[in-house]
Amino acid sequence: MDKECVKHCLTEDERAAFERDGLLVINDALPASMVKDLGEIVGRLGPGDNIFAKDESFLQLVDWPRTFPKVFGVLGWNIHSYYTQIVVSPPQDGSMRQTNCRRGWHQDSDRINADIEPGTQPRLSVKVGYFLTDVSEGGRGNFSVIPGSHRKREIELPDDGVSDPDGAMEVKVTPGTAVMFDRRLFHAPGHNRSNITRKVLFMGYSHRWIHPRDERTVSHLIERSGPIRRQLLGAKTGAMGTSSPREEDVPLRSWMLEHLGEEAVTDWYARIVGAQSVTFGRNHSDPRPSDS
Ligand SMILES: O=C(O)CCC(=O)C(=O)O
Repeated sequence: MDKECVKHCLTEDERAAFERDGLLVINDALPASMVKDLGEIVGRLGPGDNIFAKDESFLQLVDWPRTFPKVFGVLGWNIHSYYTQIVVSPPQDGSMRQTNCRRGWHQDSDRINADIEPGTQPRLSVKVGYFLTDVSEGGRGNFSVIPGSHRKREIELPDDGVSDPDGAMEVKVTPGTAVMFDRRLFHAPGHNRSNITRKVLFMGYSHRWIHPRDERTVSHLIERSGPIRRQLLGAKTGAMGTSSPREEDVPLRSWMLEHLGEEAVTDWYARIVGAQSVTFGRNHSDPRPSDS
């Protein structure tokens, strides 16, 4: 993985902002040349998911130095890429432009929200949106959010059926900006009343014990990738390797340990029960064949 990552780790201010708002804007995440190239590919492919298999240029985003350190700063090292998506929002046509229908406010992951018992939801995943068109003005299909709503189980929608809930805002950013958001954040695609076709790439990351949400066809890419990309693309030693990972399941952890130090890999649970026992599942008998 690119050593540049070390320079873009989540700062304490960024962590506090992300915890408070449920999103973090990362300016200048992509250089202009990359925005142009990816924009052309997105224009050719159109909307859809499982995007690594559609064009290998997208693969560089999975561990992109300006954004990926923010992701592992929030979720830790036992993570993988669990969803990838191209969203293309063309200008709404004449009749739709006039229609003031309510936007589709939601939290991510559908049944996860319903299946988990009432009370505070766990984070579980984040997405990074890469904005490839200029959405620095509103009304361009802007990604819209209710900052702080990741702490809520529901939001109140006004009775008129069209107005936005309290606190809703459009995220207005220039091309090449990335926005990382918590899956629990209530968000929605905006209305596109402009003449611009909005293009966004979304990269979802979750803990490795959550199943990918797109039909992954990446085994050919796993074979050709370095260790951390292999982890992110879903390589594992076995079913147990997702929640009781061995060292070879999580090379991201070794990388963080080497480049960022012990503190970076020691989460709250490790502080209680001891880093080694939680890291490689040694609390339980491990039925997987051992190399040692
Ligand atoms: O297209 C957008 O701005 C929002 C996308 C969205 O709703 C999602 O990623 O779940």
